Amino acid sequence: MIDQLDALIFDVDGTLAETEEAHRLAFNEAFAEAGLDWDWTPDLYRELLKVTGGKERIAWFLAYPPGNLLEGLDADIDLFIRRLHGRKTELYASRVAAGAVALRPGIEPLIREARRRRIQLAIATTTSRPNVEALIGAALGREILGWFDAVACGDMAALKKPAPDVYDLALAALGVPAARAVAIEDSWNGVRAAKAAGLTVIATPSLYSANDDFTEADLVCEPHQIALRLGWS
Ligand code: XBP
Ligand code: MG
Repeated sequence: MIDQLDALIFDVDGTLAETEEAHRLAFNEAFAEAGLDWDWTPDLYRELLKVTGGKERIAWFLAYPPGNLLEGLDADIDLFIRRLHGRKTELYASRVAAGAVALRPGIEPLIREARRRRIQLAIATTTSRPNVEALIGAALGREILGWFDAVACGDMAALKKPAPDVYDLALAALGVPAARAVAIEDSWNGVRAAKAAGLTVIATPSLYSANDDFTEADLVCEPHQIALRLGWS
């Protein structure tokens, strides 16, 4: 699949773990706390996931027909979204820290085997650093965060997926050329981002992305099959 593998770069949401239900519930909890009657159902959320990034998703929903735009908000819309999303991040991170989300089967052994083989590890995600720390801390232990030589998060990049920015950042921090790294992704947006950065991409469809188009991926399989497909028997 690749001549020389120096680094594995993992997406987080949907790839390391099925996090999107916890994100969805945290969004709804933040909306209720703010006195908003918005209810992001699973079906609506599947559509909303086409917009990457929580703040961008809220902004899109505000403009969504028939219009959820709130009166008197025009001048302060960015601040309103930042505060609402900030609270959602707190709610999500505390859910995850409490153990609400487990890693997908095969992810932990894959990370440990890559480490054993001295393959560099990195993260390229749309979500924010506190959420990455909460997930890896709760699922693997905080010390495992130190195994990741690069952690590129959405707010560090000019453009979110499907733009390649977080992958470009991760590769630059690793000092590894794209031709020697493999990205692991779960969504169409993620596969597009990694391919645009020149990477070989393994897609592992998740609950919310099962119907996405994965034709651009180099391989589609379950996380527990990845080690074998990399030739690590
Ligand atoms: C996942 C996302 C994220 C989460 C919410 O994208 O789009 O936005 O749903 O994260 P990917 P924040 O897995 O492709 O990186 O609310 O923290 O932005
Ligand atoms: Mg994802």
